[in-house]
Amino acid sequence: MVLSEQDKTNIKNAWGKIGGHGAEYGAEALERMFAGFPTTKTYFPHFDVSHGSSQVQAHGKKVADALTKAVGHLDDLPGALSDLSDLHAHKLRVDPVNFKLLSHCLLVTLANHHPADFTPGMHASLDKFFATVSTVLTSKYR
Ligand code: HNI
Repeated sequence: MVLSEQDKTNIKNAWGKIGGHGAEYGAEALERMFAGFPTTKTYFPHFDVSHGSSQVQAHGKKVADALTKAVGHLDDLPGALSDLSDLHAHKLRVDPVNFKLLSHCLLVTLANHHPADFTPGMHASLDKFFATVSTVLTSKYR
């Protein structure tokens, strides 16, 4: 998957709108994932996944920060996410199907908070971004 210049512009614009809400949106996306796709909870047996959990909030911030880093390195996502790729492939061993589920929940969260900005074009660019990040994070499984 190749991000076009228009995709990159859209992604950076979207992140500009998110501003200081990254951690909050990250946690909301995780809560949506756990609620909508309960099998994803099996990767977090050590977490309190109830609404308002401080562990989910802290993890939401980590995911959001990683995505912010990715937005800053759209031309070198494999390099920017290399350590995270090692972690998910070799240590966490998250089945790649789960990345589609989290990506979906990230999209829903962004659409929910920024409905006017969430045009079909923006939707498509963000979908490509999350798919590309997911591909990088699942690239070292074999
Ligand atoms: Ni993921 C840890 C980012 C998808 C399960 N994950 C992290 C960390 C970051 C991160 C950052 C913290 C790393 C550290 O502590 O050094 N994860 C991301 C991103 C995506 C993603 C950017 C995709 C967009 N992770 C997923 C998916 C699952 C997942 C789809 C499973 C459903 N991740 C985990 C688990 C941990 C984790 C489990 C360890 C959590 C902990 O703290 O014990």
